[in-house]
Amino acid sequence: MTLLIALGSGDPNPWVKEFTALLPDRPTVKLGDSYEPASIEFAMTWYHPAGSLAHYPNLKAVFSMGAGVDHLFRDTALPDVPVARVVDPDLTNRMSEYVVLHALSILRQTRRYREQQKHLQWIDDDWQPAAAEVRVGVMGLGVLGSDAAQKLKHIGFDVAGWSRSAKSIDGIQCFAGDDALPAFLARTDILVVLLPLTDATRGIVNRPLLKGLARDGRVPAPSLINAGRGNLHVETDILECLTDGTLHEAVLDVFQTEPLPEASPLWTHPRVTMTPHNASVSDPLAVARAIAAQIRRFEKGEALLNTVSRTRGY
Ligand code: NDP
Ligand code: OXD
Repeated sequence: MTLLIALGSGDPNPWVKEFTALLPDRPTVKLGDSYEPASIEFAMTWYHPAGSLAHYPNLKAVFSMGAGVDHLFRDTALPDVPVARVVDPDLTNRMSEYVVLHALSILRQTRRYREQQKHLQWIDDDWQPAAAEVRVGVMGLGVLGSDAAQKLKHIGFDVAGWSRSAKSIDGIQCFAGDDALPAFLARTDILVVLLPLTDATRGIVNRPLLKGLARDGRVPAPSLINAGRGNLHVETDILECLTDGTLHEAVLDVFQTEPLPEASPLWTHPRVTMTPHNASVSDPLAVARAIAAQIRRFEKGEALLNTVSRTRGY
């Protein structure tokens, strides 16, 4: 009944300590320790080295340390056991804070006024649409996207969302499936990306998609906020779209390569706001408690919560 901590980077020792306290009757070990492979029944991972979970004959379940599971499914030798992810109200709230903050910042032109202040410029023109006149489109109406969409609506934005399957959320115009994507984009002034990274979504935020955003809005041009995954977007396309006016601003928390290489022009682009993949950081104690509770559930014969589909990739 041993839990294995399998991290690709970072210090696993605080996690070992935390789980030892939460599950005192079960040993917790980390990759590289000496243990009997047959003793490993559960693994908690974050970007574990590919193949490193392949040799545990009694592995019963794998837990992602975060909400995303793309880091797990890139391992082609991942054992065929249930995979569960983190769903945590604190994580959801933090993501919605990020999305609302940056949508408001785009609406209220924070970037422009910061520049004006830097140059001691008092330019008070009358271009100030109300939130209700600005259409936000949220790609991904899952745990994070649906919460963000509702909070944006509460602020007053005109909000729509897009997902794979049909949804009904009070006050939010819901679009579903590939066929509905053009109509969703055509009514979007601020695009928020909260999709998981899967075979179907990799590179989806590219130049043709950005070209499909609304051209008739109360904003100079549409803007992008991506807090999902970096490989959902194509950075060269975003840069091109910022240059030719297809996009007004881009707010990026996630990048195709992380940390973002120093040579990337995104670092210094005047209309890019970037954060280091921390739009929503899970509280480690909350994550450990949730996974410990999942293990206890599993051992009582109860179904795991927040499992993902290997076929869909999320
Ligand atoms: P969920 O699994 O709850 O939601 C995913 C949403 O995306 C669902 O609405 C789903 O549709 C939709 N979707 C998936 N594939 C497609 C597709 N091909 N076409 C249209 N819609 C699709 O995930 P969460 O909301 O919990 O998290 C989303 C992502 O956010 C995570 O996977 C992770 O990558 C990222 N994240 C980033 C963090 C950060 O700090 N930057 C922190 C935490 C998460 P349907 O509802 O029909 O299934
Ligand atoms: C996650 C993340 O998926 O932090 O939880 O990106």
